[in-house]
Amino acid sequence: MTSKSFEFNASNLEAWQKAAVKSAPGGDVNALNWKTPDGIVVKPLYTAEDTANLPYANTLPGFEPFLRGPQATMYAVRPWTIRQYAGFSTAEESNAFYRKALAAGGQGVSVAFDLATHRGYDSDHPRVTGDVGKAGVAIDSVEDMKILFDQIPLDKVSVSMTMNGAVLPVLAGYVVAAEEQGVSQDKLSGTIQNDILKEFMVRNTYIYPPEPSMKIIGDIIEYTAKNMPKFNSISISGYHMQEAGANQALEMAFTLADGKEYVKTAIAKGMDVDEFAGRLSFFWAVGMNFYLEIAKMRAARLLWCRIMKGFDAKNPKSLMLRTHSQTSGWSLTEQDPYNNVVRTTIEAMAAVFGGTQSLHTNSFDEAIALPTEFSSRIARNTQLIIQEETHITNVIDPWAGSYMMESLTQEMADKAWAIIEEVEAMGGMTKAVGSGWAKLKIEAAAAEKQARIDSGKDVIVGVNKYKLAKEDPIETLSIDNVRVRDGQIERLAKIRASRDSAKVQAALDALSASAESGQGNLLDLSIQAVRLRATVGEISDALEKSFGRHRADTQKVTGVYAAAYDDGENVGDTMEYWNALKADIAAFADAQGRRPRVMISKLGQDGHDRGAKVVATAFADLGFDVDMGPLFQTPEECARQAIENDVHAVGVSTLAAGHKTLVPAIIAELKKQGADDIIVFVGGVIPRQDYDMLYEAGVKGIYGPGTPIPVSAKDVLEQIKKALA
Ligand code: 2CP
Repeated sequence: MTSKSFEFNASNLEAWQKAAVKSAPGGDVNALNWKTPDGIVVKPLYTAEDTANLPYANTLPGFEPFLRGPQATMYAVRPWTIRQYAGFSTAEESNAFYRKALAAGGQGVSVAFDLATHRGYDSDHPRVTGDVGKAGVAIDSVEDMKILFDQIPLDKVSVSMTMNGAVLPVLAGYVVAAEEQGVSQDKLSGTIQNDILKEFMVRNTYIYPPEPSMKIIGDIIEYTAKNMPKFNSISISGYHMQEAGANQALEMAFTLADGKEYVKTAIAKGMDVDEFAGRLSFFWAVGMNFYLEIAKMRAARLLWCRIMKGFDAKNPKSLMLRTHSQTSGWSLTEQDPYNNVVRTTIEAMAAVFGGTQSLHTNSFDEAIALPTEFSSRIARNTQLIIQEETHITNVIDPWAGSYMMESLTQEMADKAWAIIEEVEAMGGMTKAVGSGWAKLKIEAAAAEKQARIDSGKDVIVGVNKYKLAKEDPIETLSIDNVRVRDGQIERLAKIRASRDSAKVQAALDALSASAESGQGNLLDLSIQAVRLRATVGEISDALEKSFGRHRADTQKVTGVYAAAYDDGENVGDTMEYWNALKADIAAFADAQGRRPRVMISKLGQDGHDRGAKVVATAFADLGFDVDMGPLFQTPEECARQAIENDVHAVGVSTLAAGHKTLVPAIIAELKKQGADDIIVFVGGVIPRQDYDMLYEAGVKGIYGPGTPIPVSAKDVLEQIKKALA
């Protein structure tokens, strides 16, 4: 007997509903629906009826509309590239790491630059004392670049560089380093992030205002299309939007809308769409919303094909969305950190089922510090195990045909398309970004998410449920940034002493003139300047003369955080805690004649401001007066503003390891300026090992990832009361 001839009693949806009612909460099957943060209703059961009329479900990979993948054979022939993002302070250490990683199964290089480089400052600039060597490698000149890629054959290994602000000197440095290795530009394969629009929304490593920044992007697309045909001119990134709080539909819609804007910019330069569009690439975050992430990646390919057809693109390469993905850094927890290995594995599987071309898997300790060699190995091996042990790669787009996945793919596409149309009605993404609308949309989503976690509606194992009674510290990596900076300053001095200064100055003047007139290609001119040993800072300055430096407005959302507490859905003690704290704050205001006032600050070149914005929103919703300091303040500027605003407390939000230098500096500055009654508290990514040092420096409260905001707010209020007493 075969399974075909087996007889059974057929069922139908009505019968299922009757059965489901019996066990559904309150006898209501709809109570089993899950409303995603994007507003999509996911049902507990999907059937053939859900997919009967879907127009793109029955398509094939490698063919329009590419929903099922850009390549016909996908991983069955070539799995995704294992591309781990890394940079360790000095070019020497980073080079050693890349070479070791390539030998151990890594398949491409991905460079993380330090904060000073991102913002176009040489390591000897006074604004970046606390930032050199933090969060990546310090690069000042082509001499550093040559060390970075020493013995890495740039005609064979593809290199991704995450650079947006100082994109011209960095890309030029890579081109010249390759040239001096004997590799010509046409042989270079890799990707430069070069996606400035999202910087203005979320990542904040911009240098120039939006308009000249778009001009730079146009020049890079033009230059690489002509001279570097194997190089991806841009990595249009949703990653940082999701990390900043965007839900999947928002991430996808804003990213595709950014992509449209770049296409328009290149076309406006007189290029044919098929000349450059095949080298536009994308970058997604992949978080813990497993089904949605897979659906997002499938839907995004569908929509990009639709968008590019709108530009009359003909070449299939122009129509297919190719993407890098990274597991979510935000989803990692400081608490019980080995759980992060599991989270990353699940996210990596979603990225692979979604059909990514390249993947970075995070190390489990990244919510605490920079990854160690041990944690990096586990992260890389997570991908090797999926590629080589599971047989997942043998089947192309294996979720295809799933009633749920096909429905969800279409729903995600529809949701995102509606947002893209909204953006279009505003005049495109540059306008939506310029007005601050897009940024506020993401910040509102972030505040909402945080409130869902703090109030216990969203579960995070080890953080708001199943907490450990005692956490054992894990080994973390610490960077001696003074040593790194001294080394860089020494090398800079040597370069400046040995080059032909007149020629360098002429090359820099040519750049300034081109920025002013709009004539010539800025990447071409940057390459010429780098050949003569002009530095990253000097090239950035030469452009700044004409372009100016961008200063962002600091807007914040209100009411969104409180809404999660005030909707009446809260049960248990979080609601009581919230109400009691609001009453305490109101009592403080009555007694003192003014509300407790805090200034939330970001110091140095660390532009990650999701935490700062969410804390500011929640504190304001609780009844604090909240000032938001501008990004990139020096301790001296921050102290001055805190005094002028007459705040009770300064809260420093730090995510890029600058706390050991910058936090003691702000305390010293407050003292120096006669305001040591202003208390300082710190929140963000701070290894436990550093807590004592910070308390000794005078910090009154430290709140690591996972601290519910009402808990930190209560503590800050108590510390303010103590200081006043
Ligand atoms: C691939 N190929 C195939 C197949 N699969 N050919 C035939 N059959 C197949 N099944 C070909 C491709 O067409 C391509 O050749 C070549 O193999 C390489 O494949 P690819 O898919 O292009 O992979 P890749 O070279 O790794 O490129 C992937 C991306 C690229 C996504 C296009 O842009 C990239 O590597 N991005 C990485 C971005 C990144 O690492 N960012 C770091 C972010 P052809 O090229 O000849 O067509 S750091 C994040 C942090 C958080 C930050 O930003 O702050």
